[in-house]
Amino acid sequence: MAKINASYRKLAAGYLFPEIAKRTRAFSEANPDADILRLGIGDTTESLTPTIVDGLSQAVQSLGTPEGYSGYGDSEGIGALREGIAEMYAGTSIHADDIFVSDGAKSDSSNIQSIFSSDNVIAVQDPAYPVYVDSNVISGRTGNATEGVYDGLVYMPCTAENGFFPELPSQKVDIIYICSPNNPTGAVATHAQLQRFVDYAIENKAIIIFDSAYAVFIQDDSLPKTIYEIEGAEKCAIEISSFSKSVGFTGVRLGWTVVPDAVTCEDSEPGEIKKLWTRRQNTFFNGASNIVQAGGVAALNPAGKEEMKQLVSFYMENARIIREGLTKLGITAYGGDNAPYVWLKTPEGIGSWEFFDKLLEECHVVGTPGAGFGPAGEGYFRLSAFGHRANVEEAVKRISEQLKLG
Ligand code: PL4
Repeated sequence: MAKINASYRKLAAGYLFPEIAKRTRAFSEANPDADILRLGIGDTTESLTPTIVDGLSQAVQSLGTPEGYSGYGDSEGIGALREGIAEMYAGTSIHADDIFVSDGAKSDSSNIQSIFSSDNVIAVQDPAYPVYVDSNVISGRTGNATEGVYDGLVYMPCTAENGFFPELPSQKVDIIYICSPNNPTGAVATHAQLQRFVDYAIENKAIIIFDSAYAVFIQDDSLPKTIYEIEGAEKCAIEISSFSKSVGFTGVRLGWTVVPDAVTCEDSEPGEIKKLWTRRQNTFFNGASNIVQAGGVAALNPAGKEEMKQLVSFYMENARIIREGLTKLGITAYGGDNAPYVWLKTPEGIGSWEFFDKLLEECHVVGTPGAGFGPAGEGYFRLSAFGHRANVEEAVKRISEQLKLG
């Protein structure tokens, strides 16, 4: 008799982003004339840059020739791309051999837990990108949820009071998820903040899963762009990152994970965790598309990097427009200075799903309710800066003129 993985039944709600899409669709069907502006899901909107289009096109052309054709590649990724990504870690101990190319940070951030024991205690920032929690729920590392709070999961609240970066967990934990620049709060961890977690991880033989999907959006050069800028991080941290937001590959799909040789936990030798991840990827993954990887190589050449910089500046200007517009209205807003998300305190203590409905009904603007990212997200709301400029400006105008407050 076959049985299902009953841990799926523990999932407290539908996955956040389809839920937003579903509610938006329902509103749109009921209000067919409404011109809806979407600042909800963090999905890029600007077209691919010319250097990347060239890189992708050349790869396609080459595949059409006998000498340029290639089939299955190494699941770790092509050498040129691993080298190009490793250059982003210049000044740290990371080298190309530590880079595992993938089809995106989402799959890596959900798959990485599979190489660790099912009795590990998991700590997550609260609020957090939902994949960290859901993948561990599915893998049986939690109990049931009560009002969206899972038994056995350690929530590290990120609040206005602590600058949206958590204190160290008060109990011993084994796997710690940190995202910086943070989705959804837009906060960026400092060297000192990360150093405390790295020291904790080394002392407790814990592992940090560090999601740096938004690292290129950091404008303040004094802030760390990778956890490997932190002393000792190569002994306890695995970093996951992405081309999605930096060059608009949300649909193209390309990411990577860094697993240094030195990273160890309680019962592993140096090199073993890297071997496990290699084995996992070799078994379950046939590598990212060769065409897409060529696009990634192009993105990292000098012209590609310059275009990436311009794209990032464009979205960061959107973030500035959103945050400034909200602040002018008297709404308390965070983030948006080193991250493409603005995290606002819902006015008048409105619940975050209630604010979602209000914004949609009164302004025809879609955002993401903070409660969808965890219990500490209640009373907050996220607006994404990944929109066309005209839409972002129009959304801010509508919020200023049509949102009924007081
Ligand atoms: C909607 C912290 C967005 N359907 O594109 P990837 O897989 O390389 O990266 C996904 C990812 C990884 N890490 C963090 C992220 O914020 C994201 C993307 N998050 C959002 O609005 O929060 C898109 C979400 C997408 C999804 O479920 O990931």
